Amino acid sequence: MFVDEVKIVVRSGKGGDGIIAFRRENNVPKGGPAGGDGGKGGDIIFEADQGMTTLVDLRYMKHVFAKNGENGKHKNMRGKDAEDTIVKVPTGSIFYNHLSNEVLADLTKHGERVVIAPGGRGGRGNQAFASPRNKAPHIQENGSLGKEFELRIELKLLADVGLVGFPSVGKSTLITAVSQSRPKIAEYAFTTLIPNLGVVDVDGVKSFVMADLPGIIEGAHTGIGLGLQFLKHIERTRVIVHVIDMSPTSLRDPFDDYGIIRNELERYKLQLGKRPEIIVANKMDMDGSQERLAQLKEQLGPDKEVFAISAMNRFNILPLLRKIAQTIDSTPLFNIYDDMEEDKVLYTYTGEDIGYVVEKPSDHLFVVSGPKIDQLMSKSNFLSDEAVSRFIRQLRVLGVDEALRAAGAANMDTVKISDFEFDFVD
Ligand SMILES: Nc1nc2c(ncn2[C@@H]2O[C@H](COP(=O)(O)OP(=O)(O)OP(=O)(O)O)[C@@H](O)[C@H]2O)c(=O)[nH]1
Ligand SMILES: [Mg+2]
Repeated sequence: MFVDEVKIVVRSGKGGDGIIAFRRENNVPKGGPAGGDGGKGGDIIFEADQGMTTLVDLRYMKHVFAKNGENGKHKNMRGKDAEDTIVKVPTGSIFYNHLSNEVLADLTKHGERVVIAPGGRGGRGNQAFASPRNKAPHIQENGSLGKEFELRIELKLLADVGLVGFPSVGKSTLITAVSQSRPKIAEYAFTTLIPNLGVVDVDGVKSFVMADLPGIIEGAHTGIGLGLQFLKHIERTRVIVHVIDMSPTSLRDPFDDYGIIRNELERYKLQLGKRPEIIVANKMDMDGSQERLAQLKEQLGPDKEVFAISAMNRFNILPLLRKIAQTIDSTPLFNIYDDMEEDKVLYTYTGEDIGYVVEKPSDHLFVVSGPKIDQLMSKSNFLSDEAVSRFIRQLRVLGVDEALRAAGAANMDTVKISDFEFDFVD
């Protein structure tokens, strides 16, 4: 299956820092601590939108950074939480951590949302640390950092529109003219043996997926020629683009060709015949094609619109693409996920950090590192003894003491955490 893919570096917002402040009011004899907490950093949220069918709109989005939370303020005022950043993606998008390949989420329903990178928590201001023992704490926390990583989004593409027609009418040439798809093109019949998909971008605002299908011949619905399997591919496309060869050298009659293919579509399954159809008269660059076009239009009658193009010379392509986009928009979706059940990926994102590791690079030296530790470090400022002892207490809560002991640390061994060195006291 054809897969559309984009990679984006995401970074959620950092939490605002808590501050150290004291009340100084004339009528209050002893001003207490009054440093407010920081606000929460913005989340990065993705939302499924069934109006989108490809990832084209995200292709130029190299970074998505959410806003940072506001720092705390005087008079115990909390900093403002940052706004979340919401990005829309097509329904069916699957999210991966690009480095670890872990599946983070899978959005299958319109409107469904997932927090891909939660914003950092705001740090506490000094008022939060006041206690009967310490009425004037000179301690605050920095807001925790947002999460930053390279996100990969994948979308399994199903075609919105299928090109049908006799062999050699120019279906592959047309998809080559309008997308990055590069199927083989040749003057002999049945050059295309498998469907090729291409993402078509129209005016930079709308995109859809086009399938270049193998040629159909009379009797296809009963399995003649390359047969039924190709009609099956058309089943899932919302709109059919019927390509007809207008060059006299084809030695075929355009109106007969049109009728034969229509008949195949209708006899295969009724819904196929009812699907919206756009008629394309191709190879209009060839001598004699104008006369044949006039005749075809007369035979089809005034109700049927015909797009006269030259896929090879890229003549009249844009009006055709606009018409296709418009027809797709006005055609309801089929339940395309029915037969994709087995591909389903469960939601596995937990939002938790994996923790830390203890390593022993040499005798009497232990190094503790990992995201949990980094998080703690970023929240602490080591300017006051109070803050340092708090940091050490938090390490204990995380079980770092235990882990060091388990790794063989003994009294007065050196423990290195980031740029800091401590003596291990058992
Ligand atoms: N003059 C002219 N030739 C074209 C045009 N479009 C396609 N052709 C030629 O027609 C031949 C068949 O084109 P393809 O695009 O391979 O046709 P197809 O419909 O994909 O054929 P199958 O895959 O066999 O079903 C090639 O030699 C093309 O160069 C056109 O607009 N004008
Ligand atoms: Mg082809």
